[in-house]
Amino acid sequence: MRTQVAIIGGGPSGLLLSQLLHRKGIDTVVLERKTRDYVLGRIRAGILETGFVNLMREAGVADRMDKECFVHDGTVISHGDTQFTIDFKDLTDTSVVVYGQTEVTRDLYDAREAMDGTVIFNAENVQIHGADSDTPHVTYTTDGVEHRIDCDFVAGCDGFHGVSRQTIPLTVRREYEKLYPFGWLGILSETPPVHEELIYSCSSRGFALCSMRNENLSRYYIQCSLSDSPEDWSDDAFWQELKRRIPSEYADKLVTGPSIEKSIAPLRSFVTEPMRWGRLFLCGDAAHIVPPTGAKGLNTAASDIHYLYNGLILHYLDGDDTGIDTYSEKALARIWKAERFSWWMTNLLHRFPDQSEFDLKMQAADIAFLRDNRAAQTVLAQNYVGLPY
Ligand code: RFL
Ligand code: PHB
Repeated sequence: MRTQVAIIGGGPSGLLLSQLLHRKGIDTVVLERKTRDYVLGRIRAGILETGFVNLMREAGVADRMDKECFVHDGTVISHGDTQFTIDFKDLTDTSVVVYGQTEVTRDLYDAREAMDGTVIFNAENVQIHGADSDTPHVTYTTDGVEHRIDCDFVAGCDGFHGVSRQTIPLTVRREYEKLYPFGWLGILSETPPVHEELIYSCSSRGFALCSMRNENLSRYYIQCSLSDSPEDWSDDAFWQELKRRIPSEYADKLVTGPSIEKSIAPLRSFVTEPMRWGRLFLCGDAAHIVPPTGAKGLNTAASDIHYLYNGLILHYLDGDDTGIDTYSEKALARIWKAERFSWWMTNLLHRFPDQSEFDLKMQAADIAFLRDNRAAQTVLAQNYVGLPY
């Protein structure tokens, strides 16, 4: 088989790139290790920046999102009994939207199907060959049979545990990583959200986040120990702990119910440089991870796709390689800022096992400064709604 761009990974990054290129007449094949249902079963991001929304519109897959998403003009931050709102709209004239990653991925799969896009599921043992040559190819196995795809370029959109990043030799690749000494335990429940905006709560028992998907679907997280597993937490224990970590005004009116999903995610900051090696380009979680505190993971994936898509159009439609030649540099410049923001939000709002009394005073002062200072709020708001592409 031959295609112009072989895309490894059928998560949101790979599908969005495939859909955008298809609309410009550029042929792609997407190789996904799992099934469609498996990919759609992963409950992840909920907050989309305007840049992401615009890219979905450009890809022609925003109709349902535009109808069903919820616009959020601000967010609540709480610390013990103090709480205040960061008003994105007032501070930046921009908002974010709540529309789950599951829905984004579903819309992208539906569009790929409607356009007869090639997505190969259950692709095992995917390997990238000759990425540093002019004639790369990809091999994979389905049902025990090996297949080969010849291509012009390979987009590595296969997430943190994929093969694409590993294809770049260690003599070229440099990785930067920070692991945090806790995870997030998240649940999804068919209950009305406790508040119309998200609540990021820093409490003496640890961090908590109240988020949502729609008026009867709530997403809540609590900071947990890395040694915990979801089975250690009954629904009742989760709700009790959440109530202890959010201001009493919300705890008193929290509607609880059975969880329909419960999982733990460890928190990590990670960046690979460079994001291009020859004809291989890394995008999204394959190249970088942020702790979820700033809601930046999927949004940084989208900015990578924006840069790569524009670079590839320039290459195919105008014979100009400047876009692909500057891809890594441009993508990384934005990513490091999102890494900084996510790291800062994580430090601001979590309890660390080794925090001294002094550290706690610094954290409280940081939050008080944010509460009282419009410039500090503007910095948070600008980063949260998304830095320009
Ligand atoms: P994905 O979603 O991991 O998709 C990669 C796909 O590649 C497949 N794959 C392979 N396919 C073929 N061959 C191989 N060898 C392969 N290896 C892997 C996988 O099966 C998969 O289908 O990466 P992508 O597309 O780059 O998307 C990234 C986002 O999923 C991620 O950044 C976000 O979910 C992060 N994130 C959030 N991001 C936001 O922007 N806003 C949020 O509010 C937000 N909340 C979150 C989050 C992530 C979380 N967790 C669980 C990590 C909340 C949580 C709890
Ligand atoms: C979510 O709704 O899953 C969510 C929202 C905001 C975050 C992280 C996750 O910062």
